[in-house]
Amino acid sequence: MPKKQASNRQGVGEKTEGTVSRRTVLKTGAVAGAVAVVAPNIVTRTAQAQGSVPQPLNPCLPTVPATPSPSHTPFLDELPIPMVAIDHPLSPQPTEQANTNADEADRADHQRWAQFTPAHITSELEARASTHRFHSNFGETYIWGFNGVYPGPMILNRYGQSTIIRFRNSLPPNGDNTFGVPQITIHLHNGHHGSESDGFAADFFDSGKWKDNLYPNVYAGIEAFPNPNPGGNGVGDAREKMGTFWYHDHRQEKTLNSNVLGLNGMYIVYDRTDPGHEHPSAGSLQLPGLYGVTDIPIILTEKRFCALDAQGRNEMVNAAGGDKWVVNGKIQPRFTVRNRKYRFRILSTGPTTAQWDLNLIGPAGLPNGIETMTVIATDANFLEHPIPVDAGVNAGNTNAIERHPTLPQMIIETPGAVRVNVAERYDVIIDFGKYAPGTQLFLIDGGAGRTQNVNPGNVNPPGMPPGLNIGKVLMRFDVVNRETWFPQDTPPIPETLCTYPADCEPDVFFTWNFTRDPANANPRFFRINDRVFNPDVPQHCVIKGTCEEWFINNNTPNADGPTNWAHPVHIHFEEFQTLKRWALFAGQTVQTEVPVPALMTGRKDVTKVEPGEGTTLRMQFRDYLGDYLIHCHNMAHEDAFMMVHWVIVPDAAAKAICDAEIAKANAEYEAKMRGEEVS
Ligand SMILES: [Cu+2]
Repeated sequence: MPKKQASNRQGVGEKTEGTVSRRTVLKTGAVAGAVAVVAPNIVTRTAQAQGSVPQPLNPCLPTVPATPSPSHTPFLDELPIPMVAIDHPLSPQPTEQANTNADEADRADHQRWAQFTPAHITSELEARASTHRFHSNFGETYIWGFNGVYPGPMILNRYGQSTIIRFRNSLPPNGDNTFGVPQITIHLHNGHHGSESDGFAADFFDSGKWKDNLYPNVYAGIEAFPNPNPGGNGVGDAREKMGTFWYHDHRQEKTLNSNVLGLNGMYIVYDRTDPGHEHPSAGSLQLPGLYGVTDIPIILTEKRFCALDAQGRNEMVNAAGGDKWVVNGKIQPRFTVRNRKYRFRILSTGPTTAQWDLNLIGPAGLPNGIETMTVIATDANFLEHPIPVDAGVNAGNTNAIERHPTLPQMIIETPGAVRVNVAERYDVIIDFGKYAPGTQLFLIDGGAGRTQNVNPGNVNPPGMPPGLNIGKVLMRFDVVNRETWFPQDTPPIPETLCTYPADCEPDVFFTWNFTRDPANANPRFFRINDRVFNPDVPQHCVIKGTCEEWFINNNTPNADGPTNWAHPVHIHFEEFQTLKRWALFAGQTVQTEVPVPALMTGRKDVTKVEPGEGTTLRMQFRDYLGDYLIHCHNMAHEDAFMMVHWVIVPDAAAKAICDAEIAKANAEYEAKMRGEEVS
């Protein structure tokens, strides 16, 4: 068995399934009480003394019906490019064991410490209160950001060069007059590293503490591929390469709050095929690759804002939904592009049901002006072959599809769209060389339903292409001539970007059922395999080095009715390829195989299971031991405990012990459900 971490966890040691521990309740109550009884000016002084910023004057609470955010002028602000985190020595130096004497949060020892330290890059990201201006028409907004900025600093890394990020919690200890809880645990989605660095949801730590996460930046398969890859790219199976990662707070029950407040950012790892430059070096695919110049993050979220307050602020509403679409921290920005190819690393940070059906719209507008975006990577993994998406010859490549109500075929919902669910990443290349300087293109959500509030009536600004509604636009691209000093275009996108590793032969078949059970919402609404998250008892034990086939089943009867809800399911630690998708049609008792859309055939770590659907996938569990998670990435769902943990153990003997632990917990749970006393 790996070293147990339960004793290290704060506020959860007394937690048992189906209850919130008294200690947790007390801690939460103490935070809420402080806000309630302390006069705002006193708290403000305290916050300033802590080096923080004046807290919001009043809680900005949702109303029903929701009040629209204030109006804004579209395309007023340039798209921000997150600044790069600075590599600097850490003091005190990182250690294998938690340095609790110097206020590091307790944790299990770093695995593979001798192999991957000293780290090539060390940096510190401090979670703290700050303000951010989401639009030039707005005042500042109170946020929580890493190093006080939103999005957090960009972390640029290279395979074969390990990184330690010291996450320091300097959030206001009383939470300020806002909706966050000042405890954090940071997950790097979807890194291949030790459980102790994985931001396990229950391993959160308080303000005043810090924690080092060791990211080896290696390809999965360290033990099977122990020899360094060519080009100084480290050990592991280079076919497991991933590029675009996302770091964010993962505190159980409060992930939504922390992420809405701003605790997230991007993390990129380069290797010789994707080296972070555009020169014709050995092995390089020569994709657009200059960070911030031709390789641009597109971090999407939606927010709702209150009217300007007495403090000159437009505070965020504490609500999951939003009516302003935010790209890299700005509402409806513009981005000047030269007439050449660019790479965009698109990430949806949700937070909940937001589902972007991204269309690129040219001067012909809608429906005829849907332009091509070429997808090169899904959830950080290169596709074997790039997939162009548009409404013409490539219309069938969209993943914005719906199942036919009775037949195992797909219906295109949004032609030419790349659908991005919460936590999904799609790297796309747009060739602006096709357009004359002066051309404007628009990135829109082409899906039905959602519209943002730009101004009353959503009146289009002058010059919009026909058929476009300004309420559907995320950002605008302004094409200009490439100046002589600007890097010249890269070669055509290679027809082959990588080779997928072969699917493993499963040793174990396992099913995860996603359901809800409001009648027994004690403490939470959702279930996976009939359980809510219990940090102390896993739901499944995996032997290191084995292969498993998992069925993600969203077709299980619910306690409150037969209709399933959609869930973007995320599995930590390992990537998968979708083998098959299944659907249960009306009147059927056996699920029917339905096609896997082209954009879901690559390697991924998030799989959206639509109502009444299931997904079959295979994974190997390699190199590390310990606790990892599977959960819905709709943050409202994961906070309502649509999350369980599974554990990697070293051998069959450890698995037998682990399985016995699960059986005991299950027996106790069932007894409790029958109303029996459990000692
Ligand atoms: Cu969900």
